[in-house]
Amino acid sequence: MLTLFHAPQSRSTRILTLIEEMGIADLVKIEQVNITRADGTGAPDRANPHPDAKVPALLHDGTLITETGAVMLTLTDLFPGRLAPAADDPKRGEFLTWLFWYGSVMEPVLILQGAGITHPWLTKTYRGMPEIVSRLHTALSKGPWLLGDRFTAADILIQSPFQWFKDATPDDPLIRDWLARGAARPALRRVMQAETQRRAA
Ligand SMILES: N[C@@H](CCC(=O)N[C@@H](CS)C(=O)NCC(=O)O)C(=O)O
Repeated sequence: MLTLFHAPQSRSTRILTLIEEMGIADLVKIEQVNITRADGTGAPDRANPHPDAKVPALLHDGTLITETGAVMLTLTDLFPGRLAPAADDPKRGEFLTWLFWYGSVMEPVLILQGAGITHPWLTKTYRGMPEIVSRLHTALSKGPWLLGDRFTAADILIQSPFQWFKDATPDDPLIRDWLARGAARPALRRVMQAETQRRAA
């Protein structure tokens, strides 16, 4: 059994998008929980099993999975052939690279930039926005998606911050076109609409 612990309009929204894109909504129970938001509103929820009271968290037959990349990989492995290359597919390594790169490099860089924090150690460790733009631009020059012809969970994950923080979108035509292609997908539109209603409720 699969249960996703979710808070509307948060980092777990991209898991809803993945579920919708994979057509597995009837196989994953969605448990809505409260979280502490960046603006201080909300609160930790005792119903949320995440050790840091965050989302997303996925409970799979009694095993708890946290971290967006791990949750995505669990779902794409459990329902193969939909939004990820299989383990023996030559594109698998590229796919894994994007999932790990997002959490280990891209998100820290976006957060540090948003907070206006710079330090030589940070630049040495993560590099910065120019390197992120260059990496995306290089992949998308072979597009239309990060892995080429195939739309995958990596596109959902790496597009997600720019759906919420549009001002952070790099001024690069390939990246902007790729984001527009993602925004036009019916699954994302359905999820975003439902999320607005959930948040308002
Ligand atoms: N690296 C984690 C980050 C999870 C995360 O920070 N989630 C936010 C939602 S946007 C949260 O639950 N915050 C609640 C809190 O910090 O207490 C992941 O990608 O899963």
